[in-house]
Amino acid sequence: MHDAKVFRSMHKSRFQAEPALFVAPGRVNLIGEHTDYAEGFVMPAAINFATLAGISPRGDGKIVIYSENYGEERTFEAEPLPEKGSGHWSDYPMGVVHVLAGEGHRIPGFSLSIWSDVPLASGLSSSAAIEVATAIAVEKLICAAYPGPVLARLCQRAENEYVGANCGIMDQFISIGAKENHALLLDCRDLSFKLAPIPDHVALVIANTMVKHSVAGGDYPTRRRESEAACAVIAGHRPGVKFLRDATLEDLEKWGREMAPKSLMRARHVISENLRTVAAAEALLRGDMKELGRLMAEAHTSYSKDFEGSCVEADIMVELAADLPGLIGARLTGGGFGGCTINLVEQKDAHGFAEALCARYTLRTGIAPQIHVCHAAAGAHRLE
Ligand code: GAF
Repeated sequence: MHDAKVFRSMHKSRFQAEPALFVAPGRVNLIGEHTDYAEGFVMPAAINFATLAGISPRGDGKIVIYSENYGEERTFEAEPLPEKGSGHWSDYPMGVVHVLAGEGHRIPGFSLSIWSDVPLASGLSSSAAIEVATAIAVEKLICAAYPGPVLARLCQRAENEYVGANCGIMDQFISIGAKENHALLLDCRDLSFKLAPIPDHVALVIANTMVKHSVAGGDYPTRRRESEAACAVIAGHRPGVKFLRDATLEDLEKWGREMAPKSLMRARHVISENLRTVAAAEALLRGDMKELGRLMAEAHTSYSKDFEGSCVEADIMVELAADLPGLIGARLTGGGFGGCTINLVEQKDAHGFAEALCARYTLRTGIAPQIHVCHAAAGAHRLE
């Protein structure tokens, strides 16, 4: 876990300046996968793994960014800013700076330190945590104050346009808008949301398969294209359908045969996932954990079979959790093809569950997983 005092003194001794400190969390998605860019529903929660950002002004017109994780410093001119990313970790913070400049802000020189304990490439939104931590730090420096949803969109644009990863809005939105001990049902069409308390007796157990996940690489954009192709077929018959959010399972019955088989499968996942996500939020709100767990199991099957977004290891992790004491529901979380499963587990059983799952997974796959008993954390904020 981070130590803000250590981080502050690290920034001070590197840059000889007192930093303002900010924190932005990673997230776990309880349900609603690959629905955000289809203007559908998602239900994430922020987690107690986060990025710290420390910022202080400089007088030399330079932007100097130091990553404690990479032990590396990069220097840029504030004017003109580099127009494009370079495939380097600094694209994430610089993308945000670039987007803010594009909004008409004059960007002065500054020193920025970044330190994250969100596991990288694990489907827990380490990228969004860096973007959001940078955004609120730079926002303070330039005396801007964007409403949360607008800032989330700006961070998403940084990732889409500068980093070149075609993600949706979920990760940036939850990193900014999360509330402690709550999940958040987000309507990705208009960004309206409903908070659903996570009961005290429920723990979020995150199990890392140790298989690397990436949004920028091949499979995520392919799945997105396949599901959008299905949407285009439906739109050919029903012009009101702009996104799969507008489509129904009946549409697939009527026009599914006009789609490539893979597109039909992707669309079946996205359309049914939207229904499950809304139902899961209702179940959580009325405290019906059994129904929530059932929907999570169904969501995993759909993600794995129809969307083909899972991997052997994640399927094994879900299967091995199924009969462990205390499990409410388990599924692969995040962008897919690796990363972590989310297990909702009775709090009293959580540590035993984590140990047993770790032992079972190691035995079965020969891979030692990392398993974390987490809680739903607050959204991004300044640290005093
Ligand atoms: C990644 C993306 F960044 C999100 O926008 C979302 O599409 C998710 O994968 C899949 O639900 O985290």
